[in-house]
Amino acid sequence: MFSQQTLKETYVRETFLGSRYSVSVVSGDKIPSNEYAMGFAGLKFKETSRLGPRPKIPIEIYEFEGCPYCRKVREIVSVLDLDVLFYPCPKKGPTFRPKVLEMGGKQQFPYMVDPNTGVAMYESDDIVKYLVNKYGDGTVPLMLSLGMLTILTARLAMMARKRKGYFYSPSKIPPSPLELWAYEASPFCKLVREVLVELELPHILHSAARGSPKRQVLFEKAGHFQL
Ligand SMILES: N[C@@H](CCC(=O)N[C@@H](CS)C(=O)NCC(=O)O)C(=O)O
Repeated sequence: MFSQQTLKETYVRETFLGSRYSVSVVSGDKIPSNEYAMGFAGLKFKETSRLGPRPKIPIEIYEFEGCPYCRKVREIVSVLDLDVLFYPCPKKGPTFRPKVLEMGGKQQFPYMVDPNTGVAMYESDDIVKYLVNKYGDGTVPLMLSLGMLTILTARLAMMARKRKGYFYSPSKIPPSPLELWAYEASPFCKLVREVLVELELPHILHSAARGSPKRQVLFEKAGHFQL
């Protein structure tokens, strides 16, 4: 553990290359009660993230849980703190799979449409590059730039979930998308996403990974913060 003295002033910056996230540790009484900050043993973590330009309208992504290529894209969405309208396309899904075929000419996932620019594309690497160039600082995080090794790690991360969020389950689609505050690395959020995908329920994801300014927004809306 850190000593109290060190914690008061220490500024810890993640050492990963190209990281946009930083955290400083301060004593709990330094953070006003109306300000969100994760706490532990009387200490608070002040987290921030460098963000690029924000899209005016949510980007649209057609994908499904259980697809490692889709996971790469979901990870960069969290890293860039983007809000995205997800159209789930589980295997045998009758609604959005045919739409992707109609729009892009084939059923391959992920498929991204950016209504802000009119750009639409397949291929996870191309989507990741497009998003970091348009809404980030142009840097693809190391773990997303390792080709087959990236796919392998994405597959490993999903293996224990045994095809959850993979196959369609009959459902009634609501007239407007649901809204979900979440981020890719959270195991709790993952369980909810799996069900949304199986039921083909379109949802706007409000990304709120560690360091996201949207954590404060949710804290104010809900009176406490939990994803
Ligand atoms: N090179 C592509 C590969 C994408 C891919 O193979 N996606 C699979 C799902 S993991 C797919 O679309 N399969 C056809 C299907 O699900 O019908 C990428 O990186 O995006």
